Amino acid sequence: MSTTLSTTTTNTDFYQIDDLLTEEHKMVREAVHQMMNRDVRPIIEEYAQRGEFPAHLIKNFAEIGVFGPTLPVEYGGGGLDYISYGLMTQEIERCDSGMRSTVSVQSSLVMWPIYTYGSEEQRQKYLPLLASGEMIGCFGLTEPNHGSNPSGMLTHFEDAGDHVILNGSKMWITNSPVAHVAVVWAKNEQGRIQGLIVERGMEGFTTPEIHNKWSLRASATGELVFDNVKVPKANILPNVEGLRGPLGCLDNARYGIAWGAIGAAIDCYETARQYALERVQFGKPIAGFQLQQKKLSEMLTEITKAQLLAWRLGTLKNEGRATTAQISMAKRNNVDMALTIAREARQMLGGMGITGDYPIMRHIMNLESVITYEGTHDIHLLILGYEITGIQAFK
Ligand code: TGC
Ligand code: FAD
Repeated sequence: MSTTLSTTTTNTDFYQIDDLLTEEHKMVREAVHQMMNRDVRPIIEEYAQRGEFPAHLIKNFAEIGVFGPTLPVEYGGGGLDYISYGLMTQEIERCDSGMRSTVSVQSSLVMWPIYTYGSEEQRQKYLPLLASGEMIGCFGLTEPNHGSNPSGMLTHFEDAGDHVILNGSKMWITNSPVAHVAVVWAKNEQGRIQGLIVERGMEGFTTPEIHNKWSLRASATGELVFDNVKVPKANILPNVEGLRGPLGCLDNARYGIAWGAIGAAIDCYETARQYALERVQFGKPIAGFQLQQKKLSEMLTEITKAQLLAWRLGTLKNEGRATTAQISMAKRNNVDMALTIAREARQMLGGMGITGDYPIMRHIMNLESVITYEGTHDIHLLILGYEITGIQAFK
């Protein structure tokens, strides 16, 4: 693999943050960048317009090792650090947030909990298949009436000898219509939350797709419905109980989003910059007008600040020191930054900005989901408010 960085990977590196990366980080980033440009960028707009998930790409993602990159090699993982994981999500979301969603869910919300909370048998049974893309997973926490407040969940299970009986439903579940397995969070008879691995084909388990989304159109989203589903006790994750189980997974996925959003912002900035240099109005390129230069200057400033935040968070994460509140700050700031840049960039393209000839409108629509899932913009502010004051304002 070549370590030579393509110009497009680096031209938003205004503060030479590349100097803080290792050769391995740069190789990982370049491999993902090349694959996305070769296999995904040419087709993603059409899939999004059709509202179709490009399932054939799963094998391409598996081949470059983006499923479970931080997990040990013995389980099919990549044995990489969290900066590498962040750079991967950045390059994937640079193309499309929906593609990054697929990878976040598989890596952080399915493989990570099976590795961290699962038994050795569960690790060996599921992780290699998830790493190779032979199995797709999804993560069921949100319910129709419990989104920001998952502790109120109604999905529950009862003991029935060597198995449990699971009832309830989950809503807004990324990958659910295409998943082979679901990591589902449900209450036991004592009302404590536990994780269960539910497999497609178990009687009473269905995954209806949610249609008519204007956002993440190339990502499959659906429900999980459990009607007296018999789940073997061997499928219960044995090593965690309580809301800290799912929230621990979210810390990892939110971290990946903090990096991913930078990718979407870079794509919008680069598209707008190029367009402004070429588009002539009043006898000169619009890039020559102060108002457009202000937009571009502010975009590059905000991208640079977000890069520094993500990089520092990555080093803390590598040392096991990143806190939930630090992750909330980065997810909240960087997604909001990307959405603001996407909206400004779209205006710079005038009427052309609303078409699928350019990626910006797709990024805007995608980012409306990204600012909502994995904890809304408001919830992350409240997590920070709690950290600052010691007083919970959620309830
Ligand atoms: P609270 O009382 O604060 O905490 C309950 C228990 O959890 C522990 N805890 C954590 N543990 C590990 N990691 C964290 N980040 C944790 N945060 C809290 C806490 O210590 C306590 O433990 P214990 O042992 O004492 O019971 O909980 P709360 O009910 O007050 O809720 C707090 C709040 C609102 C912050 C939390 O519920 C929250 O984060 N809500 C947002 C829900 C959310 O983010 N849902 C995301 C669903 S998944 C998704 O969107 C995937 S999209 C994927 C994609 O396509 O990319
Ligand atoms: P609500 O919780 O009803 O919030 C509505 C509004 O009220 C928001 O603005 C919120 O910020 C505000 N609000 C809520 N509580 C408070 C408060 N205490 N103080 C002030 N304001 C408050 N979930 C999964 O489990 N797995 C997935 O794979 C998954 N994928 C998703 C994919 C997509 C495309 C989308 C859109 C969502 C996905 N989700 C998934 C669900 C997502 O995590 C939830 O949508 C999110 O947590 C918000 O929940 P909600 O939609 O029920 O909104």
